[in-house]
Amino acid sequence: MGNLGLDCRRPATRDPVMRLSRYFLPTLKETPAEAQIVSHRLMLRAGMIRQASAGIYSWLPLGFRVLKKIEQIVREEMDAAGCQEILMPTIQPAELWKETGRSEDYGPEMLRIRDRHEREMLYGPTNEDMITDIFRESVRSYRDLPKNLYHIQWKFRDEIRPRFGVMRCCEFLMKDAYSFDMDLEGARRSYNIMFVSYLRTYARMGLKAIPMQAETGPIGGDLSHEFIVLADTGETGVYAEQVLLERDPREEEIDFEADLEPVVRSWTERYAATDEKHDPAKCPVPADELVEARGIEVGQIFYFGTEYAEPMNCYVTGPGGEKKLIHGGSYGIGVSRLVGAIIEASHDEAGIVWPDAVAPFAAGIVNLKSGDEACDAAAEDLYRKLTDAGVEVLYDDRDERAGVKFAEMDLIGLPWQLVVGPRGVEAGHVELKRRATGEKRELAPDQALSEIIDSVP
Ligand code: 5CA
Repeated sequence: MGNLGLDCRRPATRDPVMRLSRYFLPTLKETPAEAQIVSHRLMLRAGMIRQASAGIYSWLPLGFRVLKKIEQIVREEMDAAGCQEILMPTIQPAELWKETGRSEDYGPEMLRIRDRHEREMLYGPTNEDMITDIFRESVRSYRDLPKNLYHIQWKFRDEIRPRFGVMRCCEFLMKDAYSFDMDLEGARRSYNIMFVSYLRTYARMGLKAIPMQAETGPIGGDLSHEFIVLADTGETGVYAEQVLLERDPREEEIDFEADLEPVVRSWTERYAATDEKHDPAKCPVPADELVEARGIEVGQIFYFGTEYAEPMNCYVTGPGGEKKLIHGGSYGIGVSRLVGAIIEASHDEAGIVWPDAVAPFAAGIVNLKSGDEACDAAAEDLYRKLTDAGVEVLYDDRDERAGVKFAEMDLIGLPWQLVVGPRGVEAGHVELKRRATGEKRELAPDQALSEIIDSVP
């Protein structure tokens, strides 16, 4: 083949479609009547999602960008904790669920399907059964353990009352990980790694998630923690010791090779309970050290021992040649729910306030006088320089009133706003606004740019 002069190693254009005049951002002026909580209202108003039917949503460009940011943080932290990513299908054969007896246990929450050959299938609500099947076919020896495999895949649960937008959906994106160990001791190590990794994951997204003792429900087992993010509008009432809220896991050096039991204990020995478990009469914490708040469950981890290995005959050969049932755990994070949880935890009257790490764009440029030669040139220059520096930026180049532009920029909540107007351009400055604090400064364009570039995670 001759050289056509094409470089197909890169995208064909370097000008990303991040001009608002071309971007698909169907914002709403009115507050949708069906949305009961603030994250649902804001996600609809900011054009992030669109309901397909009850509890089932399409993700539009702005919402999808955030979803991918969250997914990527989850992935990086799982990889850092020594887990390996796989991808299992959404549709599963019912046989596996019959082997474990969960086909009946799951009841009407499971979406059951038949294919053209009348084979019973289902849309997976979780994957313990399938991963145990994969494991028993492939792993024979204790030398292959421990392993922790995860995937980030859509799940379906036919919730009786889907509500609150992406918080309680039928179809939702979950990260689910599955650990395999020789014995209880090993499984406990795997559990601790996930426990600590979860704290880091949520903290990276700008969230404070507090681990709390939990019931195991249909997943089974006898050891479980829920990770609860504090938000005034959360579904769950929580009680936690003040010190837990003040801890920042990002400041703690973690060695996943070391024994993490002391780290886990330093969290679990402190009081933290959901309102289901909290008993004021028995609570050992003095009232002035106890925080009463509301929260959202953004993840749950389980140790279930041999609960799946037993019915599915999942054995490995031990060092002495003996057959041993493997010990398992599973670890879920509500990836799509996190989009709503972050908004619940971070918004104001004007709209969303994205933490830097998950913002759909780091900055927005507001051109107050599109069509004016000097304003256009100044805004284009900022747009190009930010893009060249690898910063994701949304440029409002539309011919709209300033008030509309400001309101939409606040609504979609990008961390930085760069405002370019005729007076500033003439004086050689732009206005830099920090969305979270509302602080505005007039700066030389280069200085504004370097502040933004330095802040990008
Ligand atoms: N197999 C286990 C762990 S991998 C499991 O399914 N755990 S779970 O049921 O607790 O789900 C994990 C996380 O998914 C939850 O903590 C929650 O954040 C999210 N989640 C669960 N149900 C829904 C739902 N209906 N809508 C949105 N997110 C959900």
